[in-house]
Amino acid sequence: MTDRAKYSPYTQPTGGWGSVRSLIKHATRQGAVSSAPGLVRDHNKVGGYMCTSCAWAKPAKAHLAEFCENGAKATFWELTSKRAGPDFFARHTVTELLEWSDYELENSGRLTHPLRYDPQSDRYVGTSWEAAFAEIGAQMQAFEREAVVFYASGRAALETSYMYQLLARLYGNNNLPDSSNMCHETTSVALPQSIGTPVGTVLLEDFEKTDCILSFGQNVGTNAPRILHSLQEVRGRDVPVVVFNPLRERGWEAFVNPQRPGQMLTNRPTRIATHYYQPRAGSDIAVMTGMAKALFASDDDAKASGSAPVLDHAFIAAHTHGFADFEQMVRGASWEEITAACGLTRSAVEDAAGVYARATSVIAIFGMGLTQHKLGVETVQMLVNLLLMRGNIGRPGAGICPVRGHSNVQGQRTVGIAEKTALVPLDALARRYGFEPPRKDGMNTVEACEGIIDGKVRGFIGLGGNFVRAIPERGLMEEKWRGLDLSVQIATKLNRSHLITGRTTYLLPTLVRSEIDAQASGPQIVTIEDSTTCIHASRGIHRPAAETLLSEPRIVAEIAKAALPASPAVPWDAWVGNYALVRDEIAAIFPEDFHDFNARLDVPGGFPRPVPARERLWETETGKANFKAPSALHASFDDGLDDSVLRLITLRSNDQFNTTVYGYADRLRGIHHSRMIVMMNAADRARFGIAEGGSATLSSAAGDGIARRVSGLQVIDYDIPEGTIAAYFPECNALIPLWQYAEESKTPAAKSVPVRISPEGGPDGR
Ligand SMILES: Nc1nc2c(c(=O)[nH]1)N[C@H]1C(S)=C(S)[C@@H](COP(=O)(O)OP(=O)(O)OC[C@H]3O[C@@H](n4cnc5c(=O)[nH]c(N)nc54)[C@H](O)[C@@H]3O)O[C@H]1N2
Ligand SMILES: Nc1nc2c(c(=O)[nH]1)N[C@H]1C(S)=C(S)[C@@H](COP(=O)(O)OP(=O)(O)OC[C@H]3O[C@@H](n4cnc5c(=O)[nH]c(N)nc54)[C@H](O)[C@@H]3O)O[C@H]1N2
Ligand SMILES: [Mo]
Repeated sequence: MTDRAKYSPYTQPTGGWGSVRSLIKHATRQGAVSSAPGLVRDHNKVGGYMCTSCAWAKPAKAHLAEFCENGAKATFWELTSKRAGPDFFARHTVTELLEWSDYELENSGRLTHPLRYDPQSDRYVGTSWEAAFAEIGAQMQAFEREAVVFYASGRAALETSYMYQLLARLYGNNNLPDSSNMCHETTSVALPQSIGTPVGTVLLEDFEKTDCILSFGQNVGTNAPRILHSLQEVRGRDVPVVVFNPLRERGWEAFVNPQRPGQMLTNRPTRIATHYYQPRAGSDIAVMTGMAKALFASDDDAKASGSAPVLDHAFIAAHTHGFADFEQMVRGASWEEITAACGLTRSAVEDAAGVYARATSVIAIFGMGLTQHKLGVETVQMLVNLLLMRGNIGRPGAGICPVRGHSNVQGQRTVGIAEKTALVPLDALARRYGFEPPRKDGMNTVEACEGIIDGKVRGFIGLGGNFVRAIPERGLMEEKWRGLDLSVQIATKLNRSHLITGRTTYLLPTLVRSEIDAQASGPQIVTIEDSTTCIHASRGIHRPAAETLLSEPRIVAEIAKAALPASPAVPWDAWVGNYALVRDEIAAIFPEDFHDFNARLDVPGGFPRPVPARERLWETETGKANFKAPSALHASFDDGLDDSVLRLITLRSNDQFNTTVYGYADRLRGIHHSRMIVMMNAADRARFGIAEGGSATLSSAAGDGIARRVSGLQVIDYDIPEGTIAAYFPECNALIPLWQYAEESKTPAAKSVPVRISPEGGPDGR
């Protein structure tokens, strides 16, 4: 899009009539109005289907309409009446489609037929399912076992995911990267070291008991709006909500609940955040160190005056390890260092600590603003430290609450989509299926990219997603992708990854979760895990977009049958005929989590997997909850660089789901018509000689000699700290070097990317 952006700060609440208007627009434009009654009746409800959008919890007592603006938008786009069948591909060459925007590609509608790329005509051409599976299977048989990558994007159900990981292991590797590797992998590395579990400890009911919420780096109004239902109830009890975010995100400020007719009529919003702090990007360790320092100071004062202690000394003594080192680090950090790192004043940090200290049960919510930094793991662990200081884990109303992304991203890991063998019961798989599973760790996302760059990876299978668009280092990756022998994409809609072809390229269209999935034993149920470890059944209710579509379990099974020798222990066809049999397999391999799986499908609110930390059982090496002292006060890659280098946050607008761009209205930020923008403090803009409304080029300050550049970005004066700028993902992924990932978790560091900015088009930047 070459349109100029229009910016006027949004003064309306999140939710409310703005979201209703947006929904009507998307339902109409996608020709999906007929799916609206199902949305109200069945969306996120027992007996219905589970939302395809985010992974937030589904309450036991559903609201009249248990959906949000963005979940509904995702559903309308999925159930669109538009189709991209073989005729569409006959009209457009791949070279031509490469010029299309992400929006235009997805807007071409649902894929309907299996397609094979034909290099001669530069077109995708319809093929039969049989031919597709036969060729894919034959090629897979010819590769070295470690040369194939099995990527998953976080949507496919537990049943599909279980079959997919088994396919990879029977094939002979653990190359199972997941979108989680770009997302909350940092959390999944940080939390086991700290509290002995990779997932959050909070359940939805904890929101009813909490008396303080801290939020770091999560944009609730856009990315998990149904949390606002809980937050509104929390605010009704006058519970403080303390937000840390470089940007003032509207969702944390004001919310009108479309489910409350009274509130819709008066349009009087609920104020969500009672305290809002805007630290620099990548400085949360400093903020939390300051808060911890203030807690130590008040605890010292309490001791001196004989009043009640501020720290939970009994909990710390009985349940934790590493406190002394942590205390030393925090007391050793000076206020000068802390305030210089985060840009907040000492009194602001002390005030935040005071709110925290006065509450008895505190929930800490966080998202990509913490995980996607060089020191993301330490940042998440610092948040755990803060909770542990006052015993805020393993108690009702308290705990750590990572907000996961894709609707089943957490569940995919639970049932074995993991490149790390330590996370998978390989022996149990070996016994049950009579084979010797590969014991070497597989590739995560970054390693898969490295393998594609150096030619070790020859084949890539994508179970959903838009890998090439979602990863860093776009320029190099697109070039190297073309060297792959085999690229297979299982997808619902066209995206850029499908257009970057390998020597043999297949596009395999599939059903979506809200569609009826009829197999030999009748319509099938699938299951997913939400952010709070609760497992839900999902039943599609809509007619499939085309009769030619196959379900995801069927596609996985057919690839497996074509690539692997037959084995009576692995009855792929029987499983496809009845997904309940796959759930029996899951229950057999993961009995603690999934015993009596088929009998528990319709527990209202889902059935929770046991999380030991909820009971204060710490499955860590020390047997305790571990305080982990951070190694630095900031989490970015810009050490030693001067102040001509800015920290770039790449984030989502209100009109996208990851790489799926629904439109050009970032309503809650007041930015319209274009995504080629950069949000910047006006003082920074002036410092770099850019005129108001001028354009600029961003370039990577990685200093590795590789030119990475994004041009034509319109600068918007925005309420954001100096030194921090923000722009949209995926447009700016070209600026992120592949090697700039979080230490230990290898999650690409997409939230404090060191960049330089220069004005475009002469002195006034126009
Ligand atoms: N509608 C919609 N819903 C979605 C998605 C979507 O694209 N659209 N994506 C899904 C997925 S896969 C995911 S992972 C989640 C993502 O949901 P979020 O975790 O909310 O991810 P982002 O949009 O990247 O925004 C992160 C927030 O962190 C802030 N931030 C950036 N850097 C820092 C920092 O250093 N410190 C602090 N304290 N804050 C910072 C940003 O300003 C922004 O508000 O949402 C899921 N839900
Ligand atoms: N710079 C930067 N980069 C980022 C991020 C960031 O914040 N900044 N965020 C990262 C994060 S958190 C994530 S999770 C990744 C996302 O990376 P991915 O998960 O790979 O990307 P998505 O955009 O979610 O994938 C969208 C595509 O999935 C397919 N699809 C949709 N529904 C289904 C379905 O039901 N089945 C199948 N088989 N396919 C389906 C459609 O074809 C659609 O085009 O991006 C990461 N990249
Ligand atoms: Mo994500």
